[in-house]
Amino acid sequence: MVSIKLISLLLLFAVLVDSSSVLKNTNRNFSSYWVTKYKAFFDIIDVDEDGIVTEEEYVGLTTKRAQKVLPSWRALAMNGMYSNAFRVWWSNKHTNYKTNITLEEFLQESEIDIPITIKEVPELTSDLFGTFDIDCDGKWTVDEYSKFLFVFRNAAEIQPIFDAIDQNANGFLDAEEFISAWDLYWYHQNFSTTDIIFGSRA
Ligand SMILES: [Ca+2]
Ligand SMILES: [Ca+2]
Ligand SMILES: [Ca+2]
Repeated sequence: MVSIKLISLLLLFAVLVDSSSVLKNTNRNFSSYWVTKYKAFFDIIDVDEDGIVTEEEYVGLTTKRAQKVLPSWRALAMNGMYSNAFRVWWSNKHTNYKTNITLEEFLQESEIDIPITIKEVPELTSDLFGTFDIDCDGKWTVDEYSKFLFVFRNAAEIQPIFDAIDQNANGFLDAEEFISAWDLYWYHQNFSTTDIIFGSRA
């Protein structure tokens, strides 16, 4: 059961990388607020704070943090997702397959057409949601979300962050709420109260 789920995840990514469809980032006039969101995420991944995100930081260290809070097969799924995400969004033909990426390169990357369809982004986000849905009931409790926040190096109090993402205030995060917050963070120029999705290190 577990291995079938993992294999299907890996197959999904194999399909994704070979896809010839393209995600068009239609709004190329990026706001300074948008840049602060991308920098905040870059800083989460740049663990040694040298201004460069390496493959080891993006994939290796993220996986190591996931291993601390997730069962091993889930951490392995996270590793698969992040190795593929690194190749789709960071280290691709536009950066000459560099494995050391500066913030400026990350921002430039985000202005070009990413080899992934608009439809695939929510699917991938949904898989990420599933990875942290420990009891497979289709929703995140505060405890499940706290594992996600740990992987993204959150240091702030968790409940207020949870409440900001829990748009219908029912005490659970469902996949739609997570996908919506993810989409607003990465693809919208303006402030959203859900932009706290990765927590805060301050
Ligand atoms: Ca670094
Ligand atoms: Ca759950
Ligand atoms: Ca909810």
